[in-house]
Amino acid sequence: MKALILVDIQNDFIPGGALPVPEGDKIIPVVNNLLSHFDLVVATQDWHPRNHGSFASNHPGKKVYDVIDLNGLEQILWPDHCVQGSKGAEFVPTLNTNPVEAIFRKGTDPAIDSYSGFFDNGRKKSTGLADYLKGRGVDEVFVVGLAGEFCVNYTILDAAEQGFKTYLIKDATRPLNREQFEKAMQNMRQKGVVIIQSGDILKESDK
Ligand code: VGL
Ligand code: ZN
Repeated sequence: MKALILVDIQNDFIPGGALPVPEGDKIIPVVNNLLSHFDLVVATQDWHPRNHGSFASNHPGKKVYDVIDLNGLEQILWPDHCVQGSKGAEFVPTLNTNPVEAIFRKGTDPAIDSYSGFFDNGRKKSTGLADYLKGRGVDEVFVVGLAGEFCVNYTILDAAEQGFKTYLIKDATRPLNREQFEKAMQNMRQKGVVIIQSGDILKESDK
């Protein structure tokens, strides 16, 4: 069973949003074309309360991209983004969410950030995603979405660690920073993650 995980394809992560990923919108048609090629599609949604500890605005004297200690963990401070119930937190309207069977929200605890769709950054709390996938008989996980070196990267590393055969579909993601993303991909490969292009999937099923 093959599952496709859509990571944080939300308005705030595309150009015009609060934390825009360069060319983030370019992945939408690619993702839409992939959807029908999987047994199961799930999505993650960054879903922060207004008082979230990852927002620079909640730390007087600090600015965006400063790094602080947040309850014992290193935390990059972000612009306010993906606030629960806001337009920015909604999925990009041109994304076809009809095939999405379940949505896993993360980053809801103001005290801790959550890049991975599986666990918070302190690995204290699970979202239930691994159990859900296992319960559905999934053994292969394909990951797409935003941002490449943050939520996509950490979701992939946790998927691999949870025992799923894990793939990154490279043209269906974009990073905030290209160099950091290259490093993240090297690390993924070392952990057995396979990096492919959407064309590899589309061709295979056309046979
Ligand atoms: C993300 C920074 C903060 C992401 C989420 O989806 O990659 N990045 N929150
Ligand atoms: Zn966030």
